Amino acid sequence: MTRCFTLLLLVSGCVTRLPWVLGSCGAERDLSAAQGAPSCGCENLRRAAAAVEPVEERTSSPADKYSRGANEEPSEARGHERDTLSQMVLISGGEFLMGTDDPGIPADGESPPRRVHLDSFYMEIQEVTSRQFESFVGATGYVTEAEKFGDSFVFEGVLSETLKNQITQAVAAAPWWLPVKGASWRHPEGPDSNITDRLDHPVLHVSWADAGAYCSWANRRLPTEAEWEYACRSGLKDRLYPWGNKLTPKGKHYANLWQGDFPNHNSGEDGYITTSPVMSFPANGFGLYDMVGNAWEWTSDWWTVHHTTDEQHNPKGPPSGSDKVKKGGSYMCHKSYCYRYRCAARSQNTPDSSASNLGFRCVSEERQ
Ligand SMILES: *[C@@H]1O[C@H](CO)[C@@H](O)[C@H](O)[C@H]1NC(C)=O
Ligand SMILES: [Ca+2]
Ligand SMILES: [Ca+2]
Repeated sequence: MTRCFTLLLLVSGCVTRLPWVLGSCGAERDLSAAQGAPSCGCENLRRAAAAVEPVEERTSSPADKYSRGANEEPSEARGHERDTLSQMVLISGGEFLMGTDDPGIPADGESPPRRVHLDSFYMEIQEVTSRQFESFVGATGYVTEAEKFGDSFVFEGVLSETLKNQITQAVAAAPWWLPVKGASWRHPEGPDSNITDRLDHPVLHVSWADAGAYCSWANRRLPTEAEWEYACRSGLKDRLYPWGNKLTPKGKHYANLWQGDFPNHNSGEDGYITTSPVMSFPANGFGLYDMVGNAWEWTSDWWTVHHTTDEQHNPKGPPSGSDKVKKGGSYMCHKSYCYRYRCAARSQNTPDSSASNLGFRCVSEERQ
């Protein structure tokens, strides 16, 4: 697997992981910078904006509210390690408008809106935590891709000056991302860091396959993009966020995002400079926490910005591709750079990418 980076001074060879960066919390400004950057063969990863073909607003009702009572019984006893699995809620099937006719970032393929029907499913109420991932690794001996590759991308804002000074590689288009040797889910900022005080934060530095492996072990799977977005919207129609249209209703923060001047100053007004313990912010109407913000979440879909407007049932995305869709934005998202903490927003990474702001949660057809 090719795995090299654009060097700041030296031009690297081709890069399979750079798409990840272009699809990350970088923004339009960075993309134009990328176009002026030394060629790495990756400039064309951003396709032209999808043609916007607004369809008539549908008035059909969204799913019924999830049934709280159906989800409160404890799971059956299973293996010791599985006791740490997240609680799930029933997401009652229904119909919704996926995407938006008012895209915040048109190039991401947020448009056009399309009518989607989904069967019922269960979704984990929280992002998978480091503690949970540790149980999985303890039970299976699983080794993540970042551990095999020997490095992972870390946001420079969370690195020590000493470590930063040792790193000469960076991504020209998004210089705040540094490939850190030894960074992994156990060592989020490199070998000298650990997760001892962060076991209840989302697990980070997991690739798409790593996330899928965890979900399979739990007898669950990654959500499709449609399932994720439907769950994010929690029955609200045509709203930006899981809770409505106002980012901070009555001055209250509903998600772990970035306040201040990205990437230089994070005021931490919402209480967290980096990740937060899962469920630190209010749940949405379906009882799901951190659907936007905190960590980005992998979905099972391949990435495309071209969507059919045909009505669809349980869509699973394109049959193949080079990148996977991630949803929800992260603690690094600020409107100026990464206006992607909206339900319709989306971004992509190559499946072998891992980073200090990307995690996941699982779903299942069956109640567990
Ligand atoms: C984990 O990191 C903390 C803070 O950097 C440090 O104080 C602690 O000794 C580390 N623990 C282990 C087991 O390495
Ligand atoms: Ca924050
Ligand atoms: Ca999240």
